[in-house]
Amino acid sequence: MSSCAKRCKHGLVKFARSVSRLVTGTLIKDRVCDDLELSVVCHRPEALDLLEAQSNFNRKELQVLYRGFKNECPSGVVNEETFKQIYSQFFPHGDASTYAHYLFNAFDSSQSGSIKFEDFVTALSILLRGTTTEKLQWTFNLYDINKDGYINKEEMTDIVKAIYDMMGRFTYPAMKTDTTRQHVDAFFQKMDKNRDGVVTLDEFILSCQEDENIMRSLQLFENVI
Ligand SMILES: [Ca+2]
Ligand SMILES: [Ca+2]
Repeated sequence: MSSCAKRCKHGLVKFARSVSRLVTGTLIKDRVCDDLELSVVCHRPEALDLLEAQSNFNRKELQVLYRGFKNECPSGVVNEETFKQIYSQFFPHGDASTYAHYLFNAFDSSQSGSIKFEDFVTALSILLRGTTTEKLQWTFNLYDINKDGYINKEEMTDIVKAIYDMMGRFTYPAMKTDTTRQHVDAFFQKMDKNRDGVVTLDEFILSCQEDENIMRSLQLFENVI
């Protein structure tokens, strides 16, 4: 599991870094911007109040994030195609579309078919500022493709394959079915504590907390912004 989870996390960290760059770039711009631009989100003060209460970001951070989000996505929502295009830029040697599809569904927590600013902030708040349990819950939800509360072997196989596709044939030149199966078996060996063939959220959290590598990679998020 750990190498698979690490690769998933690396993808997310890369994505978060790009967000960080986005935020930093916008922050630098702030110094030369006038007050009008600084208050770009003020037309939705109630929404901002709510987000401030529900997320781990303060008002100023939310304004900066919103401006970055609107810069990248002027329509205010990200559909799956756009999300795939943005995410694929970080994996030029591979095909990130399948993994981006799973990631999109994890960001789109209401399963509305698009990521709104609120969805974006909720996910970032968890990934960057959430508790360990919140981060693990989010990751579990990403792996639980059909969202039934269990990770089964088919889902883990699909995730591992998607990660290999994303990393590209240059990184993993001879990835065979056997290797995928080995990763999936290792994941279940470690995570499926009661050996019933599925991994529950409790099993996932317990197993991850026992694994120093996973814990370290979760902390990485906190250093991104
Ligand atoms: Ca499932
Ligand atoms: Ca189990």
